[in-house]
Amino acid sequence: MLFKSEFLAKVLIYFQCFSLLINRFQYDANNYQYHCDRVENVFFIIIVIERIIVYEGKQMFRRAIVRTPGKSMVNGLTTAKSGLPDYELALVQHAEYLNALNECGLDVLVLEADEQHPDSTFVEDVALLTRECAIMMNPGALSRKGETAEIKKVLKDYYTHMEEVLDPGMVEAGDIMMVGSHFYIGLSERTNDKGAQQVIEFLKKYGMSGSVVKLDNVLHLKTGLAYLEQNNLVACGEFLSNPAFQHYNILKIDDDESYAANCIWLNDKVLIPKGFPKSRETLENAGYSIKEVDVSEFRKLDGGLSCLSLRF
Ligand code: CIR
Repeated sequence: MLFKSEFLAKVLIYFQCFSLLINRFQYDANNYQYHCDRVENVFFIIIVIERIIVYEGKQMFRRAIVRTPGKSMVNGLTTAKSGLPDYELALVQHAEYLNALNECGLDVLVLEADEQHPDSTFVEDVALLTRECAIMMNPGALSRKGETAEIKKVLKDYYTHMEEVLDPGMVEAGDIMMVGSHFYIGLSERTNDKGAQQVIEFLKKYGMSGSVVKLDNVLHLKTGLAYLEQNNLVACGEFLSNPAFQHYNILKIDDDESYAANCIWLNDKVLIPKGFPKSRETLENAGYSIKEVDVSEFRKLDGGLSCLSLRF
């Protein structure tokens, strides 16, 4: 379904370009020839490039990778103290999350549950996907280190350039927030400076950049921050006054709704967790079209919306 709409949009834009090209040629009846003015050609090329940029820019994310939670998720790492997740409900919520990604125009690859790794449904943490390369993480949590191998195999189908964070560096990509070609890397219990510096070097190699942010209270950087394009940054708690983010237009999330700070911008929509009315209103007032998804069972494992997918 999604593939079809993406395909049709592409056909349409390239058809427009083709008809522009045809219009460039004029039939010279005297010489029985078609001819085309050189200057017109240059204009034509500019228009074609512009159309393609507009089309490509409209949909920033095309794909997502998710992993179905396994029954072992009940043994996942957590500090939440809100009880064990209900596995059946988690499956339903995961399917709804997948639908929401589809609705935002993403083609979603669903990986099978990995019972060996209770936290493996939180795929975001094991890789950083950029436009130029994929960077495999080295998770700080021991029980999550084994999650990277299979994702690496999957990503080889999509990326020709792959890098890897190695010991003694450790990074979980929940600690990395992308703002265009710049990446903020949170230093947390799961991400150390040695790992962050490796990531920054990889980013530089491909013409991007990175900087570190020291975290105090949150599990991951994106537990309390989300970039929603157009210079808008959703933030709560310790990030509200952090000098690194004061040049953004900060959309403040109240402490009692801090879980909603982990939201995701996906093309023209913003996904937020269900049940946070003040945050929803803040984002709607900022002009966003909101889609709510209930992820209560993943919250019990400290997981938010962003952690459940790799988007690229
Ligand atoms: C963990 O502690 O690693 C998982 N239970 C939750 C991971 C959440 N990921 C994220 O915030 N990016």
